[in-house]
Amino acid sequence: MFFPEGDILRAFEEEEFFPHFQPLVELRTSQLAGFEVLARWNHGKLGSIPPDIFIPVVEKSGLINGLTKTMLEKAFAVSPLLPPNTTLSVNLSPVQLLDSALPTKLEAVASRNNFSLQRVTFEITESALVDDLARAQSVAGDLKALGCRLALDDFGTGYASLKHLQALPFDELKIDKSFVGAMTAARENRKIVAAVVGLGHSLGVLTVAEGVETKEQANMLLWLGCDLGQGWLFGRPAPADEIPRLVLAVIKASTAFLPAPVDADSIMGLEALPAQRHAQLQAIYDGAPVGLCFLDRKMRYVSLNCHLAEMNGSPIASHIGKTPKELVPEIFPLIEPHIRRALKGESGSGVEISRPSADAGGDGRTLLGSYRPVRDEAGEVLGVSVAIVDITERKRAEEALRQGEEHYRHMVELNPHTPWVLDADGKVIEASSRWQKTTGMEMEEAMGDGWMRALHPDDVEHTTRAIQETLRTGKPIDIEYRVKSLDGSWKWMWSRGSAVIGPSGEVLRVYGTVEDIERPKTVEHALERCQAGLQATFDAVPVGMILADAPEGNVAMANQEAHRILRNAIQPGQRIADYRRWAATWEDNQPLKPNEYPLARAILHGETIRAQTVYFQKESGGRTRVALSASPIYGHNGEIVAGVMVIEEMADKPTPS
Ligand code: G
Ligand code: G
Ligand code: MN
Repeated sequence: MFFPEGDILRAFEEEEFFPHFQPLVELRTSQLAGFEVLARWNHGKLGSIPPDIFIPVVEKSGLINGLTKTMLEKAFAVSPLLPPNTTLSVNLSPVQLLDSALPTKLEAVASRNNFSLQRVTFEITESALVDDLARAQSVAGDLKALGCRLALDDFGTGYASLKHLQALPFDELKIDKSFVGAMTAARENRKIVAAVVGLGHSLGVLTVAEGVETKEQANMLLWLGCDLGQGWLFGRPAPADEIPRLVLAVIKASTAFLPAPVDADSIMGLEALPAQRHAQLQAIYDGAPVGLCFLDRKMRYVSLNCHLAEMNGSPIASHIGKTPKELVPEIFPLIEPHIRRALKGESGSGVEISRPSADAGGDGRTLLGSYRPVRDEAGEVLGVSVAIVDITERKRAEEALRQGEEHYRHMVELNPHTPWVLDADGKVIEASSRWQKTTGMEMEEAMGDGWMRALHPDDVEHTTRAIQETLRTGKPIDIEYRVKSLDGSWKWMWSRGSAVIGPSGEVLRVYGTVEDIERPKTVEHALERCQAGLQATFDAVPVGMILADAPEGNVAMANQEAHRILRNAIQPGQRIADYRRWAATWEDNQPLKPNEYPLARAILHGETIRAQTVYFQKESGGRTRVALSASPIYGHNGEIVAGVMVIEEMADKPTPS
C-alpha cells in the first residue's frame, strides 16, 4: 500500500494514530505485570490499517519518533487506569536506536506527563540493528541510564540475535510467537522455547513468551520456567477504555488458578506462594535423609541433592554432566540394568545393592535404590529419577543434615517475604523476624494482635475485616496496608495468605507472607526461576515424601508417591494424633502409635531416623514392607520449624509371617 507523506502528516494532525494495550502476565503467579502498547491507525478514508503496513511507511517518512511520542503521550494519559507497579512496554523501531537524541526526547515526554521511566520497557526488534552497533550501544546505554528497561523483541526471527543479546544491555527476551504457537504440537519448537528460556535465565534476563493462546501453552511455559506471558489467552490488544476490563479479566483468571483449600491429590494443597514453596521444596530435596538425583537419557547427572553427593563422596558440582559409571564405578554394574530399564519406561523400586567398602577389609554397605522414568509433557522418557537409601545402619547423618539446614536458612534469608501464621482466631502465632527489621517492633510484641500497632490508623479497619472474612469463608486473603517503618515513614505492604481448612470445614490456620510493595522484584525472580525445575523433580522422586510443620506436626505437603503408598490417607492439616490414619504396623502387626512415626520423632525430639522398617496394608490385602526415614528442618534461630519423612517401598523381600 502506498501512502503519500502528506497523508502521514495529516494522520498525525487528525490524531488517527492511537494505542492498543495488551496485558503481560507473570506466569507463576498469574498476576498482571503490565501492558504492551501497540500502535493502531484508524485511517479517515481507508479505515483500520495494520501496523505491519504503516510502520515501515512511517519509518521511511522520518516520522517514527513522532509515532513513539504519540503512543507514549496517549498511554501516559490513561495511566490512572493502570494498577500500581504495572509497567508499559513500548515498541521502538531499530532505526530509532541509532538516534542519539532519542533518550533526551523520551525523558522529556515522560517527565512532562509525570510518568516514571522506571515503569517503561522499550522493545526493540532485532532485525535491522546491525548497521551501527556501536551507536546502538551508546543510545541503549543512555536509555538504561534513564531508568527504563530494554527488551529484545521477536527473539529467534532475526539473523543476529545472539550478537545483539550480548552487545546490548537487554533486560528481557521476548520469544517470538511463531515458536510459542507451535510448541504444543512440535517437539522441536518446544526444545527451542526451552532453550531460549534457559538462555534467558543464564543471562539473568526475564523471558517473555509472545502469542500465548491456550492454557496448555501457558502451563508448558510455566513448566519450562518462562517468566511472563502475553497473548490472547490473557487478553487481546484493546483500546485504552477497555483497560479496566483487561485488568479484571486477568484478576479473575488468576483467582481461578488458586489451589483449592483441600486437595489431597495436589502435591501441595496449602502453600501457594512461590518463594515459600521454593524454600520448602529446596529444604526437602536437600534435607531428605535419602540420596536423590535425576539422570538424563545419556545417564548424566542433571541434578542431585546434598545427601547423594555425600554418599558418593564428591561435591554436587563434580557430578553434573558426569555419569554414575564415572562417579561410582564399583556399583555401576549393579545399577546399570535398573537405569536402562527405567529409560525404557519401567520403574524399579526396593532394589538392594551391596556396595563394597572403599578401603579393603572394611565392611560394605547395603543400599536400597529406586529407579523411575521421568516423562516430558508428551510422554517421552527424559531421564531417570533415582532415590538411594543407605539401610546399613540408622546412624545420624549429621553432615548431610547440617548442609540441608544451612541451605534452608539461606533460602529463608533470600526469601523477600515475611512469612506469618494466624491461628483459628486470627491471632498471629508465628512471624518471621523480618517484621522486626521492617517495623522495629519486638517479635513478642507482634504476636496476637500486637502487629496491628504498626499499621496506619486508616488501614486497621479494612485489614481486620479482611482477616475476619478469611476466617469465616476460608477464602484467600489479599490486602494492602501501610506500616510505620523504622525510619518513621509509612511503607505500603502487600499481604497474601491462604487458609488451611479442617475436616469439618473450619479454618485451622492461615499461612501467608507480607512483602514491601516497593521492593525490587529481582530476588523473587531469582527464586522463582529455579522453582519449576525443582517442583518437577520433587514430583518425580520415586519415594514418598511428607513435610509437616513443627510443633503440631501439621501436614503441609506430600508428593504423589506418598499419597499412593499411604492409600490417600494423607490430608492437609493432619496433626500428629491423626498420623494413626496412616495405619503403619510393626513387624508383629501392632499399629504404630502416632508419636512413634519417625516424622513425629523428628519434629518433637529433633531425631534423625534412618530407614525404620514398618509395614503398610496393601489395597489387595497383603503387607508392604517400607523404610521410613525422617529428619527435622531447622529455622533461623536453630529451632525446629518442620520435619520431613521419606517413605521407601521395599518390594523384593517376602514379609515374615
Ligand atoms: O499488534 P500487532 O499487529 O499489533 O503489531 C505488529 C507489529 O507492529 C509488532 O511487531 C510491533 O512491534 C509493531 N509496532 C506496534 N506498535 C509500534 C510502535 O509504536 N512503534 C513501532 N516501531 N512498532 C510498533
Ligand atoms: O511487537 P510484536 O511483534 O511482538 O507485537 C505483538 C504482535 O503479536 C501484535 O501484532 C499482536 O497483535 C500479536 N499478538 C498478540 N497476542 C497474540 C496471540 O495470542 N496470537 C497471535 N497470533 N498474535 C498475537
Ligand atoms: Mn513488541
